[in-house]
Amino acid sequence: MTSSSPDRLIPSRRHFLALLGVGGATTLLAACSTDTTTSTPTPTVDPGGAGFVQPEVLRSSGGRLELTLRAAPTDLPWGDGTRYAFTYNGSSPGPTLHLRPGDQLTIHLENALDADTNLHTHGLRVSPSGNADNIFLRVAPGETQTYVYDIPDNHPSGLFWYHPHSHGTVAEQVAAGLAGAIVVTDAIDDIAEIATSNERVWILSDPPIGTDASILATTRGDRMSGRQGDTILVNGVERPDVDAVVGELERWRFVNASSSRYYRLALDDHPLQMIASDGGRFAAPVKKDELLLAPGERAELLVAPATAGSFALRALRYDRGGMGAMMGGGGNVEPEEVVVATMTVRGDGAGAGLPTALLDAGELVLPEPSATRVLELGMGMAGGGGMSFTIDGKIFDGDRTDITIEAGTVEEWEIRNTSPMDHPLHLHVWAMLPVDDPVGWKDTINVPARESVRVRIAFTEITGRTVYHCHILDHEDMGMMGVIEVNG
Ligand SMILES: [Cu+2]
Repeated sequence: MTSSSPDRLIPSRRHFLALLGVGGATTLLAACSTDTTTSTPTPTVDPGGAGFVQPEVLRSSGGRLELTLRAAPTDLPWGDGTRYAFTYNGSSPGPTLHLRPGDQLTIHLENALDADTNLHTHGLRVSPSGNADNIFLRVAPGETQTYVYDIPDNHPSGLFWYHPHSHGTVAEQVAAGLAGAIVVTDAIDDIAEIATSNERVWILSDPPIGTDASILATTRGDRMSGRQGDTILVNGVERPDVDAVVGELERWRFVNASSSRYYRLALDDHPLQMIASDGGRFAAPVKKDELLLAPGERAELLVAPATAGSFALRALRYDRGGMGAMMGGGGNVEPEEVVVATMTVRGDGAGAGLPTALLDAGELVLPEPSATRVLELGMGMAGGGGMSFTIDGKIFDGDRTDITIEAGTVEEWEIRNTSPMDHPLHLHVWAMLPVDDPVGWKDTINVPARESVRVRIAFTEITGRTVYHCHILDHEDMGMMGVIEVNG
C-alpha cells in the first residue's frame, strides 16, 4: 500500500506561523533546538540538546493498578518560558501504565478542564460497557468518573494508549497533550534478546506551541485537513538524543498520539526491525527501511546500533492527500523532512543479535469469515461550503447503531476510501488482521486515498456497543464515526 507522492505536498508552515506570529514561533523553535558538542567520531548529524526522557511508569502489583488522572490546563516549562498544554497529573504525556493479563485497572478521572472529557483505552480488548472502555460516558467539568477495566487473562502483550474520546473535542484535547501509554507485558517479553534490550516508549505528538489557550484556535480548513503543529515532540521533548551502545539492542515502542500528523520514520544507516504493530506481536522481526505511522497506530522496533556516531531518526515527507489547496486549508502534509530525534552510539565491537521467533505463528492465521461487509470512508459537500466526513454516507449519531453483529462471528471488512485523502480507521475493542499482509493484529489501519484495505475481525468473547472511526481526530469530531454493537 504505497500512496506517497511528494509532488502533491502542500506546505502548512505558513498556517502555523500565522497563529503565533512569525517572530515568536522562530524564537521558540530556536530556543529549544540548542545543539551540544560531543566527542563522538564523525557524527552524521548534530545530536539534539535534550536527553531522552520517558513518562513516569506506574506498575500493577497483586493484580491491581489504581490511580487518579487529573486532566487540567497546565503551563509546562518550554525553553526559557512556558507553553500552554492540557496534562494528566501535570505532565504530557501522562504516566505509562504497566499491566499484566488478568489485572484490574481502576482510573479515577478528574476533569479540571472547562469542557467535557472522558477516557478511551485505545487497543485494549476490554468491555466497552458500563464504566469500562465506554466512550459514551461524558465527564463534565469539575466531575470525577471512576473507570474499571478487567484485562482478560488471554490479553496479548503489547503497547496501547489512553486519551480522551468525548465526541466534538477529541482532536483539541489530544492535540493539547492528553495522552499516555499502556503497556501489557507477559511471558513473550521474557525472550532473552528483548528482556535485555534498552526499552523506550516514544509518544509522538505535534501540539500547538504558545503561552495561552489561544493556541487551540483552529480554522475550518485546519479541521478539514486535520490540524497539525509544526513542532514534533517525543515524550514532550523536542528532538531528544538517545544514548545507545554498540552491542546493546534498542527496543523502541512508538505511539502516534498526534491528532492528524503521519510519521514516515527512518533511521540513518540502520534498518528498523519491526516486531509488533498496534499491540500485535509479529512471529519474527520484519526488516524495514522506513515505517509509516498513522494517527493512533503503534509500532515496536528493534534497533541494533552498529558503529559509533550520531544518527538521525527522521520523519520523511509524506503526502496524506487532501483538499487543502482546493479548500483554502492546509496542514495536511509534512512540508519538509524533520529530524525527530538522534541516536548517539558509543562503543565498538560486535552488534547485538536479534531474536528469531517472537510469537507462535499460529496466532496469526487469518480466521475464516462467515460474513463480509463493505465500509466506505467518504467526503462530501456540507452546508455552508464546508465538507462532511462520513462512513457509508452517514455522519455520526450516537443514538443510531450502524452495525449489529452476533458474538462469535468472524467478518471480513473491505474498507474503501473514496476520498482524496488518507483516513486511518480505528475499531474499538476487537482487533483486525489485514488480509493482504497478515503480519500482526491491528486496531488502527491506514486506508490510503482512493484505495481500499481488507481486514478480518473475530467478534469473540467481548460484547457491547462502541464505535469505529477515522483517527484523524478532527474528522472523527466532524462525524466520521459509526456505532457497532456486538450481542452475546
Ligand atoms: Cu479521516
